Amino acid sequence: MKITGCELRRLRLPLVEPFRTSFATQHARELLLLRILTPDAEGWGECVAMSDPLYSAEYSDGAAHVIQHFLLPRLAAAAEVSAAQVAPLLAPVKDHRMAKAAVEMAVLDAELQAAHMPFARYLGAVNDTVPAGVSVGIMDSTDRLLDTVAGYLDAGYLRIKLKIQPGWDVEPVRAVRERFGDDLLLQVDANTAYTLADAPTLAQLDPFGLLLIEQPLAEDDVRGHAQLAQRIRTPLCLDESITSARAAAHALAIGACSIINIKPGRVGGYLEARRIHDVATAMGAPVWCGGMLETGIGRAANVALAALPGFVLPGDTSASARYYAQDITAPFVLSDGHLQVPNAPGLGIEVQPDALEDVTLWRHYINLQSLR
Ligand code: OSB
Ligand code: MG
Repeated sequence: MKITGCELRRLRLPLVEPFRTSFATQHARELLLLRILTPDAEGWGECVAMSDPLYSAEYSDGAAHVIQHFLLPRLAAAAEVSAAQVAPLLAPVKDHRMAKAAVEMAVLDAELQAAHMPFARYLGAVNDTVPAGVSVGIMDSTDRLLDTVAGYLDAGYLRIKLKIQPGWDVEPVRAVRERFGDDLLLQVDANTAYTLADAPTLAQLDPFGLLLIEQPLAEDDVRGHAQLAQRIRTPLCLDESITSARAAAHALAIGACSIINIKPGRVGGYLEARRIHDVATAMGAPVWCGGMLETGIGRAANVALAALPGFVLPGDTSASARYYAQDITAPFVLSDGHLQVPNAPGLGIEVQPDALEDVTLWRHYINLQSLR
């Protein structure tokens, strides 16, 4: 495929309610979108970086800069580009995995549309629907938390994930377990807020039968997670630390985790994400699909990925209404606790122009010929 142009667009979508984690409180989702133009088809890519570098080092405006000045020129220099060639072409640029993932995603969308191939089929998906979990932010009170969880369970969510941090961990977990019973699929996510010295506190979560604890320690403390795993009974799951298939194989091999949260943006794209699925599945480790408060574009791709056979746990692939009153595509809706996997060519979504304009902060068109 010959890429002729690329439109970068910064969006700001208000969230239906603030989302508080151990690293930030978000009132709106700010993100970067990419639209790639080719003679045969257009492709959409969503960059999952947030406005501030608080979850990882990447941030939206930095991603826009690296895409324009370092990634697109490398694609422009190649006469023809297939989606599988994007990562090798961009490999000389270190890190910036979320930016690279967005570019690869847009090329995938265009290529698969031109080939009339749905993304899920291309990846090797085996399911038409995927079970939905929901990630519940830190709240001001336990009562508010219980009301919020009750609302999500009424809506049909099949698994609850509670965001935790020191001071908001054992008591909210106890309260949710007592109120909703032992059958509730329940897990927690610390977003790196603890240290190994907190092992006694984290061990206090053991009696509550959690599916997993996600990323309690620092991103680069893989060995610390292996040590923590020896001191607690709840299975460990890594998010931030898993930056590649190699990192996944290493973490599983040394016992730093027994479950992996796969987020394509964090690992440089959907093709690397599929390799992580393959490696984890070969090593007997369950995986699930994480989320980064995606619009319908990123959600469509995540849901396709989550339809692969190794995704045996419900993901953070919630319905659009959990995040946005107005999405930029037709909303993903829950049906019996599941989301439908798109089956139209490419990502299988249509971006709604008016909804897109309403949330656009700026846009910038880049002619790839001019980068040669
Ligand atoms: O750690 O999984 C995380 C959102 C933004 C950044 C990091 C994380 C999250 C979530 C929400 O937990 C997942 C979602 O619903 O998209
Ligand atoms: Mg996480």
